[in-house]
Amino acid sequence: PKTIRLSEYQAPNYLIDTVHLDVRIYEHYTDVISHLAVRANPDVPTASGQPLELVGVELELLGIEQDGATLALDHFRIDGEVLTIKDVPDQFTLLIMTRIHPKQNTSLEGLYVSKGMYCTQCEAEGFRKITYYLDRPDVMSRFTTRVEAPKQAYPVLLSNGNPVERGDLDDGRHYVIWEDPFKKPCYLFALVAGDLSVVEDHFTTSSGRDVLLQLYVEPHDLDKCEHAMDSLKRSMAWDEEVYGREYDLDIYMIVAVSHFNMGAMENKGLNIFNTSCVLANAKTTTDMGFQRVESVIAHEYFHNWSGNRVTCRDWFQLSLKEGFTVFRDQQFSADMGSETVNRIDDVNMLKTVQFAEDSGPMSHPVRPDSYIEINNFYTTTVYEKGAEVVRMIHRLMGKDGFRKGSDLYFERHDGQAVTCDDFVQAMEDANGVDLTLFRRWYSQAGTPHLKVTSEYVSDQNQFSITFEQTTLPTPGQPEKLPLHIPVAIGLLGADGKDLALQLSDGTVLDPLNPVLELKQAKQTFRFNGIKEQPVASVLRGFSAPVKLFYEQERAELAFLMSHDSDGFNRWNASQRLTVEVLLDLMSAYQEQKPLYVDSLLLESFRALLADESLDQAMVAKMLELPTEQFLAELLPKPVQVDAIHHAREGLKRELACGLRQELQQVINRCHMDPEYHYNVDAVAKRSLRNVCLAYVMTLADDEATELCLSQYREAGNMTDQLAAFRALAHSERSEKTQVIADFYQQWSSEALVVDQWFMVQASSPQPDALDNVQALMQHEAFEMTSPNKIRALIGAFCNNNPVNFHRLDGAGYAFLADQIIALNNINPQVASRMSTILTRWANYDRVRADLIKAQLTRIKAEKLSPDVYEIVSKALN
Ligand code: HT7
Ligand code: ZN
Repeated sequence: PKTIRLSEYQAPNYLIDTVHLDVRIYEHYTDVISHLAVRANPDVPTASGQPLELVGVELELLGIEQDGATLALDHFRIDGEVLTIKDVPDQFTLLIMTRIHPKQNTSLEGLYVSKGMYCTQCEAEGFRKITYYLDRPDVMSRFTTRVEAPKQAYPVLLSNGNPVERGDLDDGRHYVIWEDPFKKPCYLFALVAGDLSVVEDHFTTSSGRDVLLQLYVEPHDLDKCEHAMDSLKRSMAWDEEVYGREYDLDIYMIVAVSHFNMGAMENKGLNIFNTSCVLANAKTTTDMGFQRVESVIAHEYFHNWSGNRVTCRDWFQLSLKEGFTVFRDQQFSADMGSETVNRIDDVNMLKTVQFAEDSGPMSHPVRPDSYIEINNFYTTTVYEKGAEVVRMIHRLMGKDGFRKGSDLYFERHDGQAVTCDDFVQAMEDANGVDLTLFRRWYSQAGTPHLKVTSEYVSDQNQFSITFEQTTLPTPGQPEKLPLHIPVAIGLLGADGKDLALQLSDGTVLDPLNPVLELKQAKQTFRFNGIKEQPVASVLRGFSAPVKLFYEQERAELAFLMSHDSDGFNRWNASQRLTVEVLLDLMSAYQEQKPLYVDSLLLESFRALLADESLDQAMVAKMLELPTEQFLAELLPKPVQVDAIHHAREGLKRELACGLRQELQQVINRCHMDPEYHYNVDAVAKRSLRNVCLAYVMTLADDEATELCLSQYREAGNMTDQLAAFRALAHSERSEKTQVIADFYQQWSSEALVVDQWFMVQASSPQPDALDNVQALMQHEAFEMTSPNKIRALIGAFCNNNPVNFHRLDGAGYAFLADQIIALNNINPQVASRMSTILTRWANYDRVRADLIKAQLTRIKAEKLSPDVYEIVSKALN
C-alpha cells in the first residue's frame, strides 16, 4: 500500500463546477449516471493539457461521453482505481455511467443498505465507491441529485439541499430531484432511500428565516425523537448566540440508520446518524445516552460552519474541522449542563485513550504528516487533542479575542477549502498576536511531560514554581522541541481562598483567568507578596494536554479536594489521592499483605457523602474510582494488570464496608423518581445514587442484592434499571442468571438496549467473561455486519475488561485476532479500529507482549485491507 504525504500535496489540475447525479435504484443493483462540468484549474499554470484522473472503487463502468459524444476506448484507460482520460480540452462535460451493488456492500462506505434502507457514507473517500470522481476535499462543486427507486419499498427519497421536483414513473417507480445551492466537496454528498417515518419541527433563525427540521426514523422509533429535536433547536440557537452562525438552507434533515461505522455524518442539509446517537427516551436510554445524543446532534450541526461552509484543503487538515467542532460541542455541552462534570469526562477520556495513542506506534501529530489509509486517522489525537489545541487558543486569546478570530476565519474563508494554518492565522490577525511557537502543537506528536517543583521562601514572602517540559520521541520524530503551554494556576491560602497573584517582574495575573505561558524547556515564575506557605493548584481546568508531575503531600491533596475554587482540580485532587491509595494497595496485593486503606481517603469520602450542599454530580464524579484503563495508562510500565484490578476491587470493597451507612443514606436521599426528567439536578441525583449502589453491591450480601433487585424491578428509566442490572450481572450472586435472561426478554425488540445487554456481559470482571462473550457471538441478536453490535460485544470485552482480555493464557488476544481477521473482509474500518487495541503490546510484561505480537504476526500473514495493514505493520515495526 502507498503512503500519502502532506509534503507532496498538489492543487488539483481540474475543477468540477457542477455535478448532476442520477441514481437509479433497482432490486439487484444501482445505476449511477454522473454529469460533470469540468475545467482546468486556473490556479495551476501547468494544468492545461494534463490528462484527467478520476478515482473509482468497485465500480462497473457502463460508458463515458465527453461533450455529448461517446468516448472511444483509446481515449481513456482504467488502471486499478484510476480512470485516466487523455487529451481533454480546458473546459468540457463528462457523462459517466456506472453500476454498483449496494446490497453487497458491507464496508458501510459509499452507497449501502442498512436494514432495507439505502444510505451513503462518503467521508473520507466513500464517494469513489459511487462514481468516478475527483474525490478530494479541495474540489468543490454544486450538486443536483435525482434519486429514483420503487415507490412502495422506498417512499422516502432524500439528498442534499432542497427538493425541487418529484414525480411518478412507470412500473411503480418514482423520483425526487434535490438541488444543493452550496458548493461542496463530494465527501459531504448524501442520499437516502427508504420506508421511513418523519418527525417535523421548525426553527426561526435570528434573521427571521423559517427552517423546516425533519427527523427520519423507522416507524417504531417515533417515540425516541423528541430529545434529538430539542437538542437540534438548542444547538441552532447556541451557534447563533455564541458564534454568530446562522443556518443557511430551508431544510435540515437527520436520518437514523442502524448500521453505521461512526457516530454520525454532517452531510450538507442531510445528516446521517447512527441510531445510538439520535434515538432516546427514558425507558430505553440512560442519562449518558441522552448526553451523547445532545452532543453528537450539536457536533454535526456545528459542522455546517466548521467543516461545510469552510472545509479542509486535504485530509491532513482533518483536525481543522474536527478539533474545532469537538471544541464547539464541548462548549455547548458545558453551557447546557455542568461545565466541571463535562470537563472531567472529556479529560478522563483524553488521558485514557489519547495519551495511550500518543505513546504508542500510531502516535501522530494533530496534523499528521503521512498516512496509508485516511480512515485510520479519525483518531482521538485529531479529534480530542485537536480540540485541546483549540481550547488553548481560546484560553490564550480570551473569550472575546477568540470570537474575533473565529469571525474572521469564517468570513475570510467562507466557501473555501483551507488548512489548520489558516485557522491560526485568522486568530493571529484578529488579535494582533504571534502564534508561531504555538503552531508546533499541530506538527509535533507526543504528550509533553511537565515536571513541576516549587519552593516557598518565607522571609521573602516569595513562592517560586519551576516547570520543565520534555516530550519523548515518537515514530518518525526523534527530536522534540519546547511547546507554548498555557498553565492556569492558583495559590490557596490556609483559609482555602485564592491568593492575589503578582509576579516578581510586577505582572499581575488576571484573577479571572490566571495563566502562566511556558515557552521554554525550563522556566521559573516567582510570586511576590505571598505571606504564608500556599498550596498550589496547577493546570486548572486541565489548561493544556500534558502529563503533569508535581509531588504534593496527601494532606495537600485532601485540602485541594475540599477547597479548590477550580472544580476540575478539586476532582483531580481526589483522583490523585485515590491513585496514591491504590498504589499502597497494589503493593500490598503484590506482597500478599492485608489491604489497608489510608483513613484520609476514607474520611474525605465520608465528608463528601455527608455534604448535601456540594454539587451532587461532582460528588458522584469524585467518588468514582479511576478505571483500570486509566490506571494502566497513568502508572509506570509494564502495566500491572492483576494488581490494578485487585487493588481497585479491594478499595471499592473497603470503602463500601467503611462507609456503608453513609452510602445507604445517600441512596435513600436520592430516591428514584416515578417520572423521568432529563435535567442537571435529576441526572446528578441518579448518578450519585447509582455510584453508591455500585459500592454497596461490591459487598454482594443479601441486603445489597435485595436493594439491587428491587431497583432493577422498580426502576422507571433505563439509567436506574441498567445500573442495578450491571451491579447484579457483575456480581458472583446466583440471582444474576435469571436477571440476565429477564433483561433480554424485556428488551429484545430494542436494538440499542440489547447493545447495552451485550456490553454489560462483555465487561464483567468474573472469570467466565470470555466464555460468555464467545457464546454471545452465536446469539440471535448478534450480527457481524453491525458495528454497534461489534463494539458492544467484542469492543467492550477488549477495551473495558482488562483483567479478562489480558488473561495470561493469551485467549483474549487470540479471540480478538480471530475477529479482526473475519472483519477484515466484512468491514475494514471496523477491523482496523479493533486492531489498534493490539498496538499497545509494549506496555505489557514480556509474556503478554510476546502473546500479543504473535497475534499481530498471525494477522499480518493474512491478505489484508490497507486499513488493517497500516495498523498491524506499524504495531510490529
Ligand atoms: N465527520 C464525520 C466523520 C465520519 C466518518 C469518517 C470515516 C468513516 C465513517 C465516518 N462516519 C462519519 C463524523 C464527525 O466527526 O462528525
Ligand atoms: Zn466531526
